[in-house]
Amino acid sequence: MSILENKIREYRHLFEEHSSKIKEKREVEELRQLFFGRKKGLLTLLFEELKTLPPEEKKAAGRALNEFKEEIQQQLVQLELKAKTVRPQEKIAEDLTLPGWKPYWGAPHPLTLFQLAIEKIFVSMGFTVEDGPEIETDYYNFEALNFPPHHPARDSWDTLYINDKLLLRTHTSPVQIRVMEKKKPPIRIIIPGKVFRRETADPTHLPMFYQVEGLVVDRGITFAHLKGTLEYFIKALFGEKIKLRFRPSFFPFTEPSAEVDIECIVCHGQDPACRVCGGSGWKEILGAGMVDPQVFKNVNIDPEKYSGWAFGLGIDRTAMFAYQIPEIRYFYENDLRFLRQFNRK
Ligand code: FA5
Repeated sequence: MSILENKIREYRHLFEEHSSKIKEKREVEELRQLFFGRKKGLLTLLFEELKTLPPEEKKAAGRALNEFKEEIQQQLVQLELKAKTVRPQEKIAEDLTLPGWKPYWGAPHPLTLFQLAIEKIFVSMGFTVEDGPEIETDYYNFEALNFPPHHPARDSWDTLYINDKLLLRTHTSPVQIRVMEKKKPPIRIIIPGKVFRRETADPTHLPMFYQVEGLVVDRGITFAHLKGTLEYFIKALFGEKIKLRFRPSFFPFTEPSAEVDIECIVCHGQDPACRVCGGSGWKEILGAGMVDPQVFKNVNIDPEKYSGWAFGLGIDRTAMFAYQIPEIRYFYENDLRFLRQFNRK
């Protein structure tokens, strides 16, 4: 029998001796450390020793060692199940006058709550929720959306490139293409998710933020459907009294295109130096438009038969207004005094 196999026998005894005395979970952990500790664990050292054996002994010894390792791991699981958790107080003496143990409950982040509120409104209108990858190809993020290489419209969507073809997606629009490649109309979806841009953070901009994309494709879809749906959605989110406006805009993948602004909830247009709206009284929350026929051709949908509309809304930006927060960066500072305000029970 090799030296290594002798050691296995010896350690098996040692393990049995220790395990027969165990009562508490803490002791199971100590025994686990004795055998599996990263530097000095008995089994860790045996595996080091295995590497030094001559090749003809290595195979049999390796098998024996692995079997032993599995045996011990299984026994540790059993011991863990049987052992008790002993709290420090129980060890001293029970003092019923001590304050109770207060559990700290986790809670959803305000942006998660807001995203769920958005999803609920669209699901109630018959939309389904889809998602897509955060690392995208140049094709899906740009080319299929009608941004040829070197097109100047790419400048405002600059991002981090992983290599020549892969990048961190700058918007949720690439998922439009992924969905249209797989599903044929009628399509009625929203796509929430994280997006990335080369941006300097300020009160209304972040280099990483969330968007929700919307896409409707069917026969006979018009701009009136886009306008009606977005108005219904924004009023469901902010209340009937919210003021909003559609402005003409440009996106390579929609024609015609528009942007939607809502009134600045921070200054209501009363502060010419407002850091949120710059004094204009309005702040853009989404881009939208009718799907460009070229985009339909890229996914083999016949633009003569089908039409559609799409939008992309900034979740963080819109949440600022919904919660009346003058600074988008608060969402990412993880200050519990800020976060707790959204989860009062
Ligand atoms: C887009 O990203 C287009 N994909 C939107 C679109 C989809 C148009 C479908 C047409 C059809 P834009 O870059 O404007 O567009 O961003 C959309 C929204 O994301 C903005 O209105 C804003 O609410 C939010 N947003 C944009 N940049 C930032 C930023 N740096 N930080 C926080 N929110 C931002």
